[in-house]
Amino acid sequence: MNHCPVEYPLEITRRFRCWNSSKCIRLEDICDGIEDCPLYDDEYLCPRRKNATNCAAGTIACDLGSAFEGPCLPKSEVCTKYNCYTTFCDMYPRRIYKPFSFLSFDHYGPLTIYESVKKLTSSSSVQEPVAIPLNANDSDYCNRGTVVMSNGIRQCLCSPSFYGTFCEYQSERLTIHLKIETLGILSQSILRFLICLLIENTNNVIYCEEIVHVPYMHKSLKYVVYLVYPRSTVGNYSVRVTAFSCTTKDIKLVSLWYFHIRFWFLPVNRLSIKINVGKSSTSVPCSIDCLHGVCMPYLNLVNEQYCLCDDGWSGQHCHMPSIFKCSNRSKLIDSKCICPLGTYGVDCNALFDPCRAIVCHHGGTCFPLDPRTSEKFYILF
Ligand SMILES: [Ca+2]
Repeated sequence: MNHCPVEYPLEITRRFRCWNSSKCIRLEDICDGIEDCPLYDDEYLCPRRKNATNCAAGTIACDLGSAFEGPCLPKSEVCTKYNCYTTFCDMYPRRIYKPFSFLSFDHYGPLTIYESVKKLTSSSSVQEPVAIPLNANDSDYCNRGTVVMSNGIRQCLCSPSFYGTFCEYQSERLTIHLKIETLGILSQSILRFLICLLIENTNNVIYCEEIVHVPYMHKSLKYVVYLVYPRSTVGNYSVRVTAFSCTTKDIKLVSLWYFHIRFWFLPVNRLSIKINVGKSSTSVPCSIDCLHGVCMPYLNLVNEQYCLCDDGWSGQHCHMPSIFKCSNRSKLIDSKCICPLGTYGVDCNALFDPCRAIVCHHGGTCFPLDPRTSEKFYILF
């Protein structure tokens, strides 16, 4: 029964096993007027096609379910048109999955797990790594995640939208689809975006994600950001997007946006945002007091503002001394240190220098980008 799927796992339409034979043929080769099976059963199945003298070999005679003889169509069009639905259309997979391989992505590790991870946790000495290949069956072990071996036991690393021992539960979350357009001089710079989920009444930050955007490289890119949140009945949630232009020396705040999330009773929310960086905002008198900071307007909501606190202060009105410490050149915002290029970490004290080994010719300058992504650096001319 499973002979063809086992023999041809990637050829998803090669699912018809010929009578009394181990030969598997493609679904589109059934009833096409050409005898493909040793006992010709692929054509004897459909006597009407055999008698359809008006159809050339290699075409399908459409079955209209009556004595009326349907049109002849090329094989590629069978099952795609409502008037050419044959008996075998039900056997086609409804969704075609593109084969995926870790080998095609250099930012994933090899599909082998090194035992040194285990040994490092149990003793202080580092030993030679021993590769343990994963079985083919392991690909199904974690529903929406990747299986890893830990202490000889299979465990699951889940994608952001799922959790559980086998990644079998959906997380309650907000998914943001973000498209960035950049105008003017900023299209030459490197931008960092902080995207934070807030409790609307207090503007307390629950969770933030960060992206590094190079307008020249990422012009057509649409970002997908997952903000996972704990369920709470206290108030509504909203999202603040903050854009910074950054160099290896400093960070400058460019613009802020604020988005209300309307339907928080839903377990999964989605927000599609298109923002224009470099667009000037309409200036309105500030309606909030910023004790130790500057009042900044939101670019998309004219009547709402934000207090950008001076160093060492925090809170909605910059009224509380900050308990967070960031490195000198970084900027503290929403309880998070925003790092200049070339540094990362909670307080921006860790160094990241992928440009060390790069030699730039013709006046180019190398800039480090994001240590978390496969694009480690960018060369600007
Ligand atoms: Ca055939």
